[in-house]
Amino acid sequence: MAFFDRKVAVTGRNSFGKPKLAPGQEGTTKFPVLTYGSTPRISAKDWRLRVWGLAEEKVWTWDDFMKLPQTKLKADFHCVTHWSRFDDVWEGVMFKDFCCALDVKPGARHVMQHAYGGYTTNLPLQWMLEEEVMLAHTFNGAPLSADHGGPLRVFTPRRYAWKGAKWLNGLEFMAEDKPGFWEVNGYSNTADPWKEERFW
Ligand SMILES: Nc1nc2c(c(=O)[nH]1)N[C@H]1C(S)=C(S)[C@@H](COP(=O)(O)O)O[C@H]1N2
Ligand SMILES: [Mo]
Repeated sequence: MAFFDRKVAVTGRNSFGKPKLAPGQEGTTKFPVLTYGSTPRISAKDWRLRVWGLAEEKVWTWDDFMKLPQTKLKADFHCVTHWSRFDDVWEGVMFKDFCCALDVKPGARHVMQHAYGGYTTNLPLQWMLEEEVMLAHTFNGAPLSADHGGPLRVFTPRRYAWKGAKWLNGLEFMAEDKPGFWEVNGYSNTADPWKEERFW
């Protein structure tokens, strides 16, 4: 596949103790774009992030969002189509820090990410809090391009990349699990790259 024309040899362990190269993956220095459908183009000025469900409803503007604690995270990116990128520097708000600014109700167990364009993906709330999930706006020092989900996307370093919605515009806190777009269409609900949880 064309993605792999600049292969990267990689050994050793990542920051959470797993082999940097997950099984069935190949390293690349490219950053392919994987989007189902067309690319929404949203300016920071027009962008909104709505929180609802089992959390007090709130609509965030870009300015409000950027006042939250900002983090830099060096991490790897694993796509289910067998390519991985290593040691990119992502910047944004950790989901756990974002949650601190919300009133999440007892009974919230799952979170559905919603995106401009209609994409959805789901994760358990506990994984979102524990697995360095980031609401990211900057990639290797530059604002995320529209193709890669700018102005804001979710990045899930411990799960395959479809578990992070590009063009994030909603977070729905839920009591029960509910599959998102690819989870309905045959992808794994749990998406652990070290267990090769690609499809169900
Ligand atoms: N909104 C939205 N988010 C999305 C997708 C999408 O089609 N739409 N594709 C997912 C998939 S399958 C992958 S592999 C990654 C790809 O991110 P990239 O295009 O920045 O490489 O985004 C994920 N997030
Ligand atoms: Mo993907």
